[in-house]
Amino acid sequence: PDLFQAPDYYQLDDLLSDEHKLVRDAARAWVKREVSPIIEEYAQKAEFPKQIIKGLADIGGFGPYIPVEYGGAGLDQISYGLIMQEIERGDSGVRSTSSVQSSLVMYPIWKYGNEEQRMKYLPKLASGEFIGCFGLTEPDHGSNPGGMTTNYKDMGDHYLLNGAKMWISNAPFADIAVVWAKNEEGRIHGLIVERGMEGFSTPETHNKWSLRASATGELIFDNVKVPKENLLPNKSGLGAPLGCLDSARYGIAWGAIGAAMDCYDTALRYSKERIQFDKPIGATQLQQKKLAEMITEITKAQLLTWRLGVLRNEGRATSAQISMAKRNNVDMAIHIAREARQMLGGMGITGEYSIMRHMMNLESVITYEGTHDIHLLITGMDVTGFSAFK
Ligand code: TGC
Ligand code: FAD
Repeated sequence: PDLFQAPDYYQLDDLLSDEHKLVRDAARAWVKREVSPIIEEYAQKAEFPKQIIKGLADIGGFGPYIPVEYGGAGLDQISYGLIMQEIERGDSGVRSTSSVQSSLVMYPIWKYGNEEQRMKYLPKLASGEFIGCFGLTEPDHGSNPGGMTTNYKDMGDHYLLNGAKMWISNAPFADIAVVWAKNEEGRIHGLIVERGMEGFSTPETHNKWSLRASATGELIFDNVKVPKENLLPNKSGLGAPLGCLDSARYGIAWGAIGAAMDCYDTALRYSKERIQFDKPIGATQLQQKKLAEMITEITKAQLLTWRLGVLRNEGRATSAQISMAKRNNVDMAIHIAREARQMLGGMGITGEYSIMRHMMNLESVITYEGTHDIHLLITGMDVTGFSAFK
């Protein structure tokens, strides 16, 4: 009864199993209890609240769909999506930590690693004992990761890694990093780099106006000796990191709905309570237009992600379908955040309400994991057969 209000305009709950609802409600209750009360303070002081790591693990936020034999929650793609939705209702930065750990660190170790690597890392990542990060983006290669210059040489008994990654979520405190680098033939491989390896440093990126409750940093490799057993053996090429992005982008498509729901709920409630010109602002046509459009867009996004989740459960979702959902839903959420912020007038710019924090967070979400424009070009490529990138 004291859970968040959740818009369900088209009775989508009917499409969910009992397990889906249980998983979602557990995540929702935890976010309300452990995240919402503290997150504004951590965002203001630009710090990740490390005390929530254990709880994130308990709700299945680390490896929701990773098999239980490796410590994961063994859930399906809809449950995974619902967990992301609930976490991002709290804060996109907290969802980032969960996305990175699950889809960008655990997923490649599970899919591209060998059994020793899976057993060594996955249970500790699932429990939150280890936190991981994912190094793909470089200072000179963001949207075009295929141009990366980070590289490693085979030195016989180890690899020698050099280069730098930028904008890496969780980097400042991560225990391990899944790093994408080119070998001497220019082929991209994933390597597990551990904190403490000589020549490896992770300086924090400061002065962000967005995703302030998430720690972002660089990964610097200065002649780092990486043991040969730390190379992920089972996939190489740009398709390997992009395969991880498919899973993370799917989660973001759900997550953005959570942020949008929180903005909508807040604005709806405020519109009923705030009196101007002797009536609630919610009784004016202009504010009703905003609310009606918000709930319409949220409902469309819910249907899109639900269907995408079904396709993913069946192994039929394409990367281009995932791009469409990530792009649509994040854009939907950022528009709702901007409109909702206006509906609160001056109160909307304060930390008394979550809206401005969501709005600023979503500026990162619309940029990372492929920008809004890059996803549009992926759709363009899919429907025409011509790549605008070449
Ligand atoms: P292109 O020639 O199209 O493809 C190269 C190879 O990759 C394959 N491929 C995919 N495989 C799996 N999943 C996908 N989504 C894939 N997309 C492409 C493709 O089939 C090909 O394979 P092969 O075997 O033929 O070689 O590559 P391109 O260089 O033209 O680039 C395509 C483009 C622009 C779409 C791609 O580079 C891209 O997606 N760029 C955006 C970069 C990006 O999203 N970076 C994200 C960094 S991580 C991050 O932001 C984490 S934020 C975390 C958080 O806090 O939540
Ligand atoms: P650029 O690629 O330089 O793009 C600049 C602009 O040009 C964009 O608007 C883009 O859409 C546009 N553009 C680029 N190419 C084209 C084109 N061909 N046609 C038309 N327009 C184009 N990366 C990681 O690897 N791991 C992480 O954990 C991670 N976390 C992040 C956390 C935060 C808070 C942020 C902000 C970023 C994070 N990133 C991470 C990096 C993120 O993925 C990149 O910022 C993103 O891919 C864009 O790259 P860029 O910033 O270099 O922008």
